[in-house]
Formats: sequence, structure tokens, C-alpha cells
Amino acid sequence: MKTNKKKQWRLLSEHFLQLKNIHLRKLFLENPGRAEQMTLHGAGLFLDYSKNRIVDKTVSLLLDLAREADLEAEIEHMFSGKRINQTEDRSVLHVVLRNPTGTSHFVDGVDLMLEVNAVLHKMEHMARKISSGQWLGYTGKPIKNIVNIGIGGSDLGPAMVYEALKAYSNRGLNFRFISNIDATHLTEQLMNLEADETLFLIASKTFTTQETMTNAASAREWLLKRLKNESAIEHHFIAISTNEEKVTEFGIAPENRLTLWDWVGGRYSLTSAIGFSLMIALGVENFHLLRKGFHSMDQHFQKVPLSENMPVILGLLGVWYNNFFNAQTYAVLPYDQYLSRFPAYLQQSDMESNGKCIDRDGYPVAYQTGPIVWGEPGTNGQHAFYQLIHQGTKLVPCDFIGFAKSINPTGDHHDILMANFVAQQEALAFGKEPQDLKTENIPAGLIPFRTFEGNCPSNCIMAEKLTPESLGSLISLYEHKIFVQGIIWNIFSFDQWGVELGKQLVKRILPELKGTLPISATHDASTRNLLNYLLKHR
Ligand code: G6Q
Repeated sequence: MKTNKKKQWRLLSEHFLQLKNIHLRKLFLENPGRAEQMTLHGAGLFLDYSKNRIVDKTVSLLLDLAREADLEAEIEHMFSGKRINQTEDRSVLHVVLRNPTGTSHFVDGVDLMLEVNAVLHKMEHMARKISSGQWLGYTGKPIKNIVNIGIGGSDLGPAMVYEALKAYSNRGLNFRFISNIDATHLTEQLMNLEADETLFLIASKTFTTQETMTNAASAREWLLKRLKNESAIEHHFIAISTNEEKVTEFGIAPENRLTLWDWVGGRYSLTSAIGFSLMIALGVENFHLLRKGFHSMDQHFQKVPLSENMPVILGLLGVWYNNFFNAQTYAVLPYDQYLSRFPAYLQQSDMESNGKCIDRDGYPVAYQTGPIVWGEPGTNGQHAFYQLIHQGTKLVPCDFIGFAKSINPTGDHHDILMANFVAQQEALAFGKEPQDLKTENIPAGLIPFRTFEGNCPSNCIMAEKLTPESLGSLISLYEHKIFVQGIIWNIFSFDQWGVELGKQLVKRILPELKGTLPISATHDASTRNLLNYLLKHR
């Protein structure tokens, strides 16, 4: 049955009509205990969701919607390894990657942890050898530069976490991330690196992705041009992939290969060997603390009742705005410069997972699915796009993310940062009314322009400090929130046929652009026009 035809959906639509114009000012005035009642704790994180346009009844109706969608059973299906990624006929078991080492996780009688632990062990051995200077380059020098080559899920997670946890990283090593097929990325990232001190990590689950394989081939050429001997490859290349055959074809020996499994989705793979660059950068212990953080939130998601379950509450609130208020987007606003890549990372995990228009029964959906995710760190965003959130015509629900302690305490910087963090959430919710402006003697003609309606919803997510552990919990929180929404919208969150399309389309156009095939008459007139321009002006 279609999601929006279900009983709870109908009840929520009716409830929405009663609630849509109620102001947060009124809700807070009526219930002094609201903030306390709408605060959750779990896996080292704090979530205050009281500044949402909801009452107790909204939460209970949303929870009923989740029950109607059988959310609890669906969570169990994921954890137990059921093939919930049906269009690719795969299990979805990234949660296993974060299980504590030494435990077991049986799926169909097989203990997946045995394999996970074996790869972790190999990663640890290699990472320690690299960071201690014992991994030697072809000329006998220790490695100084680590270059991760990957794209999408094989880049965004490691690159984001590297930035986020730079303060915990080995500053004696340089880390670079190359993803784009634009040679500018490769050229700029390899600039000033000495080949005999550089180690390439080719991160590609399939080892067939055109961008990664082209960048890897160019990196190989770059290295060989400088070191002039094929046998240098074994000192300077590590492959992270499921595709043994292609790795061997590339010339990387089995001892330099780290494997993963088809039950790990690309955008959910950062705690697999895809995150090897992070283990080198952060050290083995910190990598395990990151996994521990993920695992705590996984446990919270699996075990805590729906009404106190942070990913469930966040997911349901997202549905409330997306499907009833018709909000098209939501903003993720970390008040921490280290999290500058976090919104970009979430864009992939959320939009690639829930940007779907066909339901799990194969029919077009008759309701909105995944929102547009965007954001920038505060306070920068305040001097850029917050104006639209405060006084524009669109409803933009926001997630504010902040930390009580600074990693770089300097004067009163952190107090100013966090004062802004709190003030923005207060202003968005409660606004500024004409009578306040009058008492401030604002000229009458300016009052409409300086009035803030408020009633903009936000969630506040905090932790004591940005650490490998708290970051792991935070990422896992969003992963599971996305899962919850996929269940409510009755879509498959773990495939990505839109990405596959891009991979196929380019194969047709490339020979025409290279001039090895004539431009096909079957293209539309505009496509032919673009190709003709490029061929003429190349
Ligand atoms: C992620 C997607 C996609 C994928 C890249 C890279 O969930 O599947 O972003 O990660 O296309 O794929 P490879 O790791 O196979 O190169």
C-alpha cells in the first residue's frame, strides 16, 4: 500500500492542518518543561529537538507512522544481514565493520567478523609500518606523503574525516585526496611531492570506476617517469578493492591489497579498508575509537525504544517537514571549522540514498522523498545565506552541530563561536516582533524590514568535544536517520542507479569527443551542438 494512503499518514495530514500556524513562542510559553522533555542523550551525543513545530501528539503520530512502516522489524532485518538492498540483491552490513574486534557476527552461519578482523589486522600492520617509517620507498627512503585516489564513497568519507580529525593526525605525514577526473586535481595534489617518498592508495570497491582508474594510471605514469623502474610499483601502490583480478592487472601484489565486501555500500564504507588513509593519519588506536563511536550509535539505534531513539526522532522530524510542511531542503550547520566537509559528505549519504522516485514495490511515489541537503560551518554561513533562512519565503529546517570544548582554545574565540551558535537557534525559533522593535526606538518605516517572524525549526546536536569517538557517533546518527526515512518513504536507500547512469553515458560520448567515432545522428540537436563546439575549439 502507498505510504501516503496509510492511516497514520492521513492522521498526520489532519494534525498538520491544526498545527501549521502555531508559533514556537506559544508552544514554549505553554509548556515550561518542553526543552527538558524533548532532549535525548545517546552514544555521547546530546539532542535538543524542542525547537521544532511539534507537540506531543505530533511525536506520537510520527512514531505510529514508524510502527505502521514496521521500522523496528526493518532495523532488525538490516542488522541480521537480510538482503534489504533488493535491486542489487545484497545485504547492508556496514554496522558489522564497527563491531568491537574480537566479537562475532553470524550471517547465514558465517562469522563475518573473522574476515573483518583479518582485514583490520592487516591494515594495522601496514599502517604501523608506514607511520613508523619502516615502509620504505623504492630508493630506500621512508614514506612522507600518502595520496588517496578514489571518488564518491571511496573519497568523501575519508577526506571529510581527515579534515574533521586533523588535530589528532600524524603531522609528520602529508595527506592528499584526489577524486576528480579533471587533471587539475591530480596535478595540483602531486605538486612538489617527491615520488620516492609518496605512497598511493587506490581506493575503489569495483576497481573499474573511470575517474579513479584514469587517475591511478596517471599516478603510476607520474611515478614511473621519476623512478624509471616497474619494480617501484610494489613500494608505492596499495589497492583497496573487492576486485582481485583488476588489482592484479594493475600490477599491485596481493600483499599490498586490502579487501572489502559487497555488503558494504560505497557511501557507508569509511570504517572498512576504504578508510585506510585515516588509520595511517590518526593512528590505529584513534581509528578504533572512531569505530567505537559508530558502534555506540549503532547499538543505540538497534536497542533504544523508538521514542528515545535519536536517529528515529531526527528521521521522523525530517519526514514531518519534508512531507507535511513541504520543505524542499534542510541545512546542516556545524559550528566547528574542522567539520567544513561534513555537509558535503552528508549530501552524498543522504541524497544518493533517498533521492529515489520509485517505491519498493516498483511504483512511482506520490509524495516527496529525500530532501536537498546543504550547509556550511558557522559562523561563516551567518554572513552569507542565513538571511534567507531568517527572512526569506522558504522554510529551511536546520541541524546545528556544536561542541562544548574547543580543540584549539584561544582567547575568547570559542565563547564567541558558541554564543553565535546558541543565539542563531534562539533567533530562528522566536524571531523579533514589532513591539520589541518599538521599544528599541526603531523608526516606524523600518519596522517591517527588521521584524523576524521566527518559527524556523532547528535541532541542536552537541557533544563535549570533537573526538574520533564523538565524530563516529555523529556520522552513524545521520546514517541511521537516512535509513529511517527510507523505510517511511518505502524506497530502497542502498542502491544508486543514478550514479551508474553517469558511468554508462560517458562511454558513448567519449569516442565522439576524442574524434575516433563520428558524432552520432541519434543524439538530440543540443548534444550535437555541444560536441561540435568542443571539437572545434579544443
Ligand atoms: C556510493 C556510490 C558511489 C561509489 C563511487 C566509487 O555509495 O556507490 O559514490 O562509491 O562511484 O565507486 P568505486 O569505489 O567502485 O570506485
